[in-house]
Amino acid sequence: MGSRSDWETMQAAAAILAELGIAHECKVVSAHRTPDRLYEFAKGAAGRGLKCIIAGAGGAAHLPGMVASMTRIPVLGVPVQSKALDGMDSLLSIAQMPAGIPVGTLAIGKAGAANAALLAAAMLATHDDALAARLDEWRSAQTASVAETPE
Ligand code: RP5
Repeated sequence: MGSRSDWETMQAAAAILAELGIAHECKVVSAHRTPDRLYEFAKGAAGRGLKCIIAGAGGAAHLPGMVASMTRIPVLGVPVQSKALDGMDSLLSIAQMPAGIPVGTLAIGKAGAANAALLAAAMLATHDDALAARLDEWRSAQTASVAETPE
């Protein structure tokens, strides 16, 4: 994530990764304030064996695109809800990538963070049967938790 202030949003992703038993790490890497850290993180991602990167950022949200420019590891971008523009700035900054460097963009805020984790899980599950079973179970439990009536 681009800032410690993004953690409130991004912990929705971390919680689901933990629930599904997916090894992960949570780091603050700012495209603007820590460009050298960004470079090291993105350039080293493939070599360290990372399989997917979830990048959450708000405002002028360059983090997901800059990470994607420096690694072939799939990058999922989460637009963090900004104070000034409610996250529309984050969304457009992340979604409007020029052709050639893709970032899979999710919804603004916690829903996007949660779905980024579920999407990462779905991608990893294509070649991990045990994870596929845990993801199916998670989805079934979600379905079972939806009451048919509102009260
Ligand atoms: C972005 O600027 C971060 O991703 C964060 O959403 C936003 C504001 O950062 P702080 O000023 O709260 O550190 O780079």
